[in-house]
Amino acid sequence: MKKTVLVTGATSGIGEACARKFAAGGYNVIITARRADKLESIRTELEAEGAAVKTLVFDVRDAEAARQAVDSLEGPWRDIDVLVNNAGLALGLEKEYEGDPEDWNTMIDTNIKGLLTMTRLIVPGMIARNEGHVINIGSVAGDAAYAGGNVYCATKAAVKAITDGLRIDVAASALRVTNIKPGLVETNFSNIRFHGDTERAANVYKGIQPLTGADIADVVFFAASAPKHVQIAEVLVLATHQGNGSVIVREP
Ligand code: NDP
Ligand code: 8X3
Repeated sequence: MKKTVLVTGATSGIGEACARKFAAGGYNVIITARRADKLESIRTELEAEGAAVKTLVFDVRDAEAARQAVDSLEGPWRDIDVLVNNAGLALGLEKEYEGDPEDWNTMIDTNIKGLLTMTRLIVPGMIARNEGHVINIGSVAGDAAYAGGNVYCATKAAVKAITDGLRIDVAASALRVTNIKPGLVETNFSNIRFHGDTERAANVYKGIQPLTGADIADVVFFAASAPKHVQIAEVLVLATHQGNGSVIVREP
């Protein structure tokens, strides 16, 4: 029987690449995000390639909308085998004492509370079936703060703690829990972080070959494909010329 994956934040970057990877790998795919038109065009494309795809349009910050979306799934679509908690963002790179509290709230509500909402909605079904895998997209930013990263780094440190906590809580079951921690991945991430300043965003990836969403999707899929007795707990994936969240060696 085909397995089912649900990917949050599947309209762009790492999430979109995960949707493509799992569809190509024979999964039924539930793609979720806020942008309905983008989800539809990805669905059309993946279906043309032979995949079965469902779209769910909601904001992970809206717990009631998330609940209604998950509740709307019918039949075998309800039995989610893999949850990829990917939806997330950074906003700003200001010093902590100069940051915008609205940006902080958005990051906390999306990266922490949104991830918890999805976990709370989907893991009980996995527990009932004694089968499932939660893959959270953390970050190298969660390992140590970098200049201006403050609140974003804190949200990804929270993702680490939440992932580790869940892994403990489900250890008596057959569920597996994974934290994938990417470094520098060229997606829409920096455009969002710098509120649409595309030049500033492009500079983030200047002089270094960054990772791609597909590179991260390969690692996510590898974790999901490991034998059932193998739980890939955590993976840090950096660009080759990146030492950690702060050290990036660029060509002049
Ligand atoms: P993108 O901006 O390319 O994609 C972000 C995705 O998240 C989009 O599909 C967006 O969809 C969705 N999203 C954002 N906010 C919400 C929301 N409130 N509700 C539902 N969906 C939402 O960025 P990335 O692919 O780079 O980021 C994906 C994840 O990877 C994030 O958690 C990020 O923190 C993490 N990460 C990224 C790294 C990088 O260097 N790029 C490195 C390490 C981790 P829509 O706008 O349609 O809702
Ligand atoms: C995204 C990677 O280093 O820009 O989590 O914070 S970084």
